[in-house]
Amino acid sequence: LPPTIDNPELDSLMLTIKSFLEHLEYTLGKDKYSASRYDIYNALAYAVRDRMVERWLDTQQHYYNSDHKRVYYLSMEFLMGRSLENSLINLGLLDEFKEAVSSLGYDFDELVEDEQEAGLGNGGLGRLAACFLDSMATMAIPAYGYGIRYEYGIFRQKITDGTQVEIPDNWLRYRNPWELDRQEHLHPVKFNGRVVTVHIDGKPRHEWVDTEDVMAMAYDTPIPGYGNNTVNTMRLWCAKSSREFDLKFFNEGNYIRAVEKKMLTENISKVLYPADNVIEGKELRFKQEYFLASATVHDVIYRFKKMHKDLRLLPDKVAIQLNDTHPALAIPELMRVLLDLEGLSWDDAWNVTTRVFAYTNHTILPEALEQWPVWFFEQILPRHLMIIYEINDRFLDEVRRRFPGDNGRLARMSLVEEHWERKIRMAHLAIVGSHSVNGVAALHSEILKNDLFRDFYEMYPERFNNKTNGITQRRWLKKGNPPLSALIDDRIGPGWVTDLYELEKLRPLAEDAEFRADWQKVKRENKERLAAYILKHNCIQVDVDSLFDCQVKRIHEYKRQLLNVLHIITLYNRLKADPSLDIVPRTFIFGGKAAPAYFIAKLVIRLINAVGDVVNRDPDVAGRLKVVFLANYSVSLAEMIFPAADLSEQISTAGTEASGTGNMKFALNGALTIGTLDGANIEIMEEVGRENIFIFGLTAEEVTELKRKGYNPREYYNRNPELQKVLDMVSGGFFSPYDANLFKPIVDSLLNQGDHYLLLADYASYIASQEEVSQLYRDQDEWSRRAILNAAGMGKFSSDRTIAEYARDIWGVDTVEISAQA
Ligand code: DL6
Repeated sequence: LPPTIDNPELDSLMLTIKSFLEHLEYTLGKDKYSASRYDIYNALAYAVRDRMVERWLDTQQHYYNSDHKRVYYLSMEFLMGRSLENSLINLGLLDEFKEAVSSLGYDFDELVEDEQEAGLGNGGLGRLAACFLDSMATMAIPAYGYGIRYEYGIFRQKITDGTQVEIPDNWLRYRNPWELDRQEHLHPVKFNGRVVTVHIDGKPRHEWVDTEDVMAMAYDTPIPGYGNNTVNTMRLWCAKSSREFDLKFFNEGNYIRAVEKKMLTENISKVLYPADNVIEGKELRFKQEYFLASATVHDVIYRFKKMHKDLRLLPDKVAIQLNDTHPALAIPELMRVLLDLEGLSWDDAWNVTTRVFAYTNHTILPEALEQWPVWFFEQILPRHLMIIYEINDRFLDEVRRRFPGDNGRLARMSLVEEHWERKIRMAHLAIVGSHSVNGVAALHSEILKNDLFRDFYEMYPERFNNKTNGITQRRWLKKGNPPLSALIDDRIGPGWVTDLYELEKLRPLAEDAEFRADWQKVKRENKERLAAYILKHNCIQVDVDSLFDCQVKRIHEYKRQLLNVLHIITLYNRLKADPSLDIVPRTFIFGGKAAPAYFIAKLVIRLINAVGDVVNRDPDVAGRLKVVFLANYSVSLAEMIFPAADLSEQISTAGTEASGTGNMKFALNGALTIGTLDGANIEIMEEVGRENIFIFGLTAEEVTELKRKGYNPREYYNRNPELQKVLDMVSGGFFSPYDANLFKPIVDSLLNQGDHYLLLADYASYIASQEEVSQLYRDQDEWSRRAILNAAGMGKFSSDRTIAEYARDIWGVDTVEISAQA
């Protein structure tokens, strides 16, 4: 190292280099000759983490001393993506670290790619949790994310012969430099056993005994705010077998059986369930949910008790947000702790519990609404079942008082589903046990009030509210799209990074030809980057002047990737019928994972690839149509796709997508949207102007009405020869010459099984809207004018705004500025 000079910037750079080299040598035991690329990445990550630790300790110490109310965000999923660059951006150290790395002879961009993604989530719900952590830290809100440290995150998707193949995501294999294990933060989580009644001071108390305990061990990850000194914590629980457990089984003499048992216990945090918007009623999942709920409740109470004695004051210091019903077992768990361990009366315990908890609903799809069989509770959580029954008895008494004689209502609202197999309705438990219930976009919240939870809304109207989702602009613009960020900084300054409404200042620039030209240059640069990726990974050469038409999200029937495919085939047929047809060249880009057991969704992936095989090889359409399926859609891949997109496909059946957040990421990066009046699309339209978005299809009300009247998809098929031809080709084996019946089930689902998501009803309107898209794309200047206006209208969709609303309306927490270290 050169001698230090009296220059703070250079001193800091030297410190960074020194820290990196020390980690390489002392933490990892390597030198420049023996270090692998992962060692280099890890040394760098440790050097970054070091720069967070002081602020982290200060933040936590300050929270402790000042005793502010804190927020606990409980989520079974945190889809964090990579941390290195994001942390550096938030800490304001990106340039310094880039310089340090290059002065050591390494390529920063390559090192960044060596980070294993933290893919502990499926899609929207998990990514929202990650955006919220970033916003809470940036807005200096004393908050913690609580989740599970799955050893295997969301599977990696490979496409082999057009088919999705799932590969386990062993993301911890090369260590995770961002986390710190907290051996001292261990909570026993009980399972099974039985309940006995004991008497304490003459009063009866329930005790849960003969349980099999699993230890929850904490792993903490720092979450730095942007441009402040706050560093919050994400605490993830890992399952370890307890010592008592080990001893008991090892002492029984069967060594191998004991090891097997130990492994079974530790399975609880082994793997993330890979289904999005659908529940898998597996016992292991039920145990995972309780594991998170219990460990967290104990941690929260432990922290509270360090400063306070009277648990009735808990709601003054604690707000717990339930990210969907997945962690809702925390409600009976808190009740159990307050009643059985702390000796509170039922009324006091219930008062505390309902004031602490708030519940966010993320879906109205019936297959995603959790209901757990009563027998799971009987076997695994017997005390919780007693508590839930008591909650239900008291609740139904209240319903009877409010709506005398309305037995139908009682059955509908009960926490227990009595038909067929008896089940506990977790959404009902979450509503009854919380003071706030929110949807994630205006339409979705209305549907909750007027439809899904109507009875509850009539009973507790004051509990229901809307919190339209948002995304963090730090990751989704500043990090993901450096050229556009630089252009925006240059013209309106960097204020948008912490106040996205600043983008309004782009509005007048939409009329400035020079700015539009610069905007187009940036888009082209981003398209070139994606085109290079496509060439490398898919061996498909795409034309960067073609319209990049993108649909990236989980593959699900309600999201209607299939409708997009029907459009591609329509264009293909038109070109085949008239090869001289003048169409706007398009590159259709898809990405997304299907749940491994979701047959139709996986078949749709095969269809996309099969259509691509035909279209991409056909010389008649060369230069005009290309179809690309990008394997393993993930946060990192998303960061490359959004900036390169021209068109954002948000085409779910109206009334099915709770919000969507990809829609926001695309528009923020200057794509125009083609979409239905669904989820947050409606609010995007309101913000960017009806004239700057392509809206098509039935409204949610029209969907309901059509279904009520009796929807007959065949009518649409019979009436529309173009549609007929497309469907006949799919079912007749045109895209699967070696297996003519391969795609029949897809067409069957439309024509013979009711077309549940009304693709055929929306087809004509979608095709017409796509024609408008093409027309506009011919006028590049006007297209970019509208794209700029879209970005300019994105202020509302920052997760900072969403979090500010949660903090004000639900949590009642203040911001807590952490001052810089002396
Ligand atoms: O709220 C985040 C995200 C929404 O944007 C999506 O519209 C919605 O589909 C998704 N919901 C889920 C539900 N999973 N469960 N349960 O992922 O939430």
